[in-house]
Amino acid sequence: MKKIVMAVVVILVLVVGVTAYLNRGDLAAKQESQQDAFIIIKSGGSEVARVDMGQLKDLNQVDVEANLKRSGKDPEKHQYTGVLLKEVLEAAGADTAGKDTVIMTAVDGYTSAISMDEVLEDDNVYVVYKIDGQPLGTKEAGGSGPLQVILAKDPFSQRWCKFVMEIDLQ
Ligand SMILES: Nc1nc2c(c(=O)[nH]1)N[C@H]1C(S)=C(S)[C@@H](COP(=O)(O)O)O[C@H]1N2
Ligand SMILES: [Mo]
Repeated sequence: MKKIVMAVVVILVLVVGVTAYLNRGDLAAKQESQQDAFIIIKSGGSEVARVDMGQLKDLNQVDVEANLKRSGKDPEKHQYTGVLLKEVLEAAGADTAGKDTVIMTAVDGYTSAISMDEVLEDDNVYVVYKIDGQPLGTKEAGGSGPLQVILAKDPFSQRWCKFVMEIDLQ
C-alpha cells in the first residue's frame, strides 16, 4: 500500500514538473511581451512578424481622442497616442487581402474580435502606447499596456484590447 502511494506521489510530481517545463516557453513569452512591449502578428494562426515599441515609433504617430467606458462609470474622454493598426500590419508585411476578421489576444487571456472593414477605416483602430501623454503601464502596474488596441469610433470600450500580445488575421 505504502509503495503504491509513493508511486502515485512520484508520478504526480513528475506530471507537475513536466507540465511546468512545457509551459515555461509560454510564460517566458508572456513576460517578455510585457517587458519588451511587442506584438506577435499572425495570419491564419501562424506568426508572420513581431512588432516592437521601437518599430511602432518609426511609423506615423497620431494623437486620438477616444471614450473609455469602464463598467459602472461614466465614459471618460482620453487622448491616446499610437499608430493606425492597418499601418502596423502593412509595415509588418501582413497581407490583409481575403481576411475578414482580426482576433486580438491579451496577456490576461482576454480576446476580442474586430472586422477587417473596421481595421481598414482611416480613423478607427489604433495600436496605442500612451494615454494623456503618459505610458500606459503594465497590468502589474495597474495600467492597460504596454500596448493596447483601441477603437476610436466604438462608444463602449469592451472590444478594446488592453495588454495586447497577439493579433491574428483570419
Ligand atoms: N486584456 C483585456 N482587455 C480588455 C478587458 C479585459 O478584461 N482584458 N476588458 C474590456 C472591457 S469590458 C472594457 S469596458 C475596457 C475597459 O476595461 P477596464 O474598465 O477594465 O479598464 O477594456 C476592454 N478590454
Ligand atoms: Mo466593460
